Amino acid sequence: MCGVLFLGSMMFYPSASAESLPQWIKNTALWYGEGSISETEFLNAIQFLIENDLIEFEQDEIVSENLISSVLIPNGNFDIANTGFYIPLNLEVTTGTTVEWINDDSVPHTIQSQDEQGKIIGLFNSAPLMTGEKFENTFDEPGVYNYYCSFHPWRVGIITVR
Ligand SMILES: [Cu+2]
Repeated sequence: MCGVLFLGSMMFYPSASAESLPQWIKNTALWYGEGSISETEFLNAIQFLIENDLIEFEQDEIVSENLISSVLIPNGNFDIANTGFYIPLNLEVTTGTTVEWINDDSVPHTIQSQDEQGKIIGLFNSAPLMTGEKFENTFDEPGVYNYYCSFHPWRVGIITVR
């Protein structure tokens, strides 16, 4: 009894160790493997183990894809001489993810979606974000999305949605 049992959409991880299993279940498994006993008899044996807590199930919470992802605007982002751009510069997310931009800089910034020519387009556009403020947008379509800061147009970032 090792590995993962899939029951419906839930995953169970049997926590029994081989040492805790009685010899008879090993024989039963062997006999079942050899075809000496029926499947019903084998399942009855498993059932017995479960009912007597010889096999305990821990139900794991099914963790869905992380639906919020962050881009940090680091302190010093405003300064063209600094190399601190967006962290990460290209954020890769799955479709349906909400991306939040967090301004950790000492001055305001904006997030403006732009087309391939660098022109602002209306996909997602923030008001000026003060220090500590956030802006978020949910990406429902795969694609590569460029954005920049209208105050500091040399700061260009990318969201890649898969
Ligand atoms: Cu800026």
